[in-house]
Amino acid sequence: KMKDEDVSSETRYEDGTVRLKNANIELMDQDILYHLALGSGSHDLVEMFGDVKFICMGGTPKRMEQFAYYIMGEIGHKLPTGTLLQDISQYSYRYSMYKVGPVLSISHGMGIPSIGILLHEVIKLMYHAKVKDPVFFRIGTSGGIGLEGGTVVISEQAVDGLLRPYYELPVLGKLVQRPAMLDKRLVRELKALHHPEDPYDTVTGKTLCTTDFYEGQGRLDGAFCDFNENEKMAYLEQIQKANVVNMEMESLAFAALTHNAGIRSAVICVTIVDRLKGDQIHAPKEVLDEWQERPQKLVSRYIKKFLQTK
Ligand code: R2B
Ligand code: URA
Repeated sequence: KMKDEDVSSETRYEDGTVRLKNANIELMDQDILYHLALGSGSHDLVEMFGDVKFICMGGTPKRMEQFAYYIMGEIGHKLPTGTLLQDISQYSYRYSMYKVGPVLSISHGMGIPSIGILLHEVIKLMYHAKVKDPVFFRIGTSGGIGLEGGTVVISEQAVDGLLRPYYELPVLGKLVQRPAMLDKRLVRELKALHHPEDPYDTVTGKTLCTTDFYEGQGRLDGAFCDFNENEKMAYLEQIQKANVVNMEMESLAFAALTHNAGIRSAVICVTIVDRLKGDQIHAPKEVLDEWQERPQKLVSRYIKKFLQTK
């Protein structure tokens, strides 16, 4: 049926379930997913999560709760009367997780360490729950490079602040590098779901992922700044020449860890500022709220299409 272009089949079982590249896990009598407040010994993860197909991640708990209710309406999922969605990970006091039928909506916090920890545990959750061919989405915000605020960007690939296309992590005193690859077919499929009547553009390109919002993204308005406007603009123009269209803070680990796990994934971020024009986020709250719904809409169209053609 579906053929994967970027995901190696070695990383998944024949039936599509997630294969862990860590032999230690099956040898443990239980696996505690500490930051999710779940465990393979304490919870029936197959019963709770076996029907999951789409994992949607975004920065804040509130937005991911809103996304859960939004997708619930879109796919026509019904809760038992008088009940509300429960935050499955509420007692972790770290991340929030909502389940709406085949969709998980999870907050990932800010930055690579936060989303990295979450991805280890969610990938293991997919394994324990025997989920088949899950698709992961990050829906977020970003700074655009030469794009009008409110533009939707689907990342073709993630690069670090030195424009290197991999996620580098010190492990046992040595640097380990993992390619930050995203699924090309998913990019095309998502792009095709932009409607001509959408009052904004949907573009694809490289996403530069930093470990800081201020100095790390060349902002002049942090608590410190040891460079001038000209140096900032020279850097932004350099990355623009390298086909970078936006900057954010999680795509590198998201792309690298999902790719390493053999999981298809996409990063869809709205731009909330044009960094060629300024650093501060000036848009009023109502405007920002509407902009942040745009990546959610695109992912919702994808999920609905999948569920209809299943
Ligand atoms: C986008 O927005 C956040 C910073 O404001 C960060 O999590 C990101 O990637
Ligand atoms: N998120 C970022 O990381 N940078 C921006 O400029 C806006 C949102």
